[in-house]
Amino acid sequence: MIVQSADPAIREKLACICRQFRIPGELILYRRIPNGHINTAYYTALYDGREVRQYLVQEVNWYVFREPVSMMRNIDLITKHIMAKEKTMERRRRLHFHHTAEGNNYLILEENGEREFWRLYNYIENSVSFETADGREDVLRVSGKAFGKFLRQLQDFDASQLVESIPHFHDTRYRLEAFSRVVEEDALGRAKDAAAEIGVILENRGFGCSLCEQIDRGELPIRVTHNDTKTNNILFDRDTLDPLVIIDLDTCMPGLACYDFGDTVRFAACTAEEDEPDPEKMKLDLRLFRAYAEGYLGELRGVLTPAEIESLATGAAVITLELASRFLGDYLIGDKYFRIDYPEHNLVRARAQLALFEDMMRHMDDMRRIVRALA
Ligand code: GN1
Ligand code: MG
Repeated sequence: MIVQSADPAIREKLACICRQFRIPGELILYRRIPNGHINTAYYTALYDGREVRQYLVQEVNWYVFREPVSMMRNIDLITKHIMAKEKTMERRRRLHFHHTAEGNNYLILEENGEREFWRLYNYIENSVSFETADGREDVLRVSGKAFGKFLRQLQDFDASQLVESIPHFHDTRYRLEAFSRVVEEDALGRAKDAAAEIGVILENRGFGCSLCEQIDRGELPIRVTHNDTKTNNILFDRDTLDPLVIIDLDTCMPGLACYDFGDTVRFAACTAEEDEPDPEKMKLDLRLFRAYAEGYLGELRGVLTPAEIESLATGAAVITLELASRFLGDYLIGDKYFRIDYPEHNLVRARAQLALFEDMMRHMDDMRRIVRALA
């Protein structure tokens, strides 16, 4: 058997992790999966002399997820709840985390005095995910259906069972306050590179807090939401585009429907990638927006309240502003949270998100009109 041996230490570690999760056979292939800014994932294949079995092995970022054991418990409860509704045994439609001999769906490794948190789950064959929708309305429509259905399936899930895996995750008011503090401290002297961008974020603080104010007034219901609804968190059947499974359940927590709706719009109903270096190229695409809204609202008739429906377009702009503040805040403190590929990456991401935010604000009425016509 040929083993890909770019880094023997990683190979050895992955083989050891597979053994601890009681996967039979020998590791014959692995490769790093590049998507995601937080956790680190590997595709692995093992062969036991009869069968090749494929898995995803993932290291959870302990800096970002402070309580990964509770987070794995959340995921277990949520996947069980969804499976009970799906009534399908098809392996390609379920996220199945394997257990160690101790019965844990995670493994803690000690490496040079540092603790690492690993998990292992089934690889979904013949599936595809989208880093951008590439102008494809069908991808957006199906994504809307998938995330709409996800929200519907979790309607009767008891949220009090969940631990907040990242406190204040989409608490935009808290995020913007944290951002202001980071700007004031300017620990690395980087704020001067981003004076205009900082200005835009701070000027829009009032708008950014508007959904939090609606929560305070009791106008928007808190539901169990996904909170990271990028199109690369859905695995689609490669041939039929059927959405097989929603992945990355790490941030499933109580939240607002409009943040879930808005985050897909931010990521995929636009004209460029999240880190497009030329902000001029980053615009909202109303045709894709409509396709997404069609899919999403179609799954949620009779579920969303009138105030929630009105909040969907606002959610798109607020989550985009929030993420711009998170990217820029991370740039100002020295890139501790989001993985970067080059030194200014977080600044570039923030600029692209702000360009999109400003375009969304220009088209707010159009977005609202489209949603109202479909609801
Ligand atoms: C992070 O790791 P990934 O790519 O799934 C982040 C999201 C951001 C997203 C931006 C736990 O998600 O909140 O919207 O990057 N996840 C966490 O691409 O912070
Ligand atoms: Mg993700």
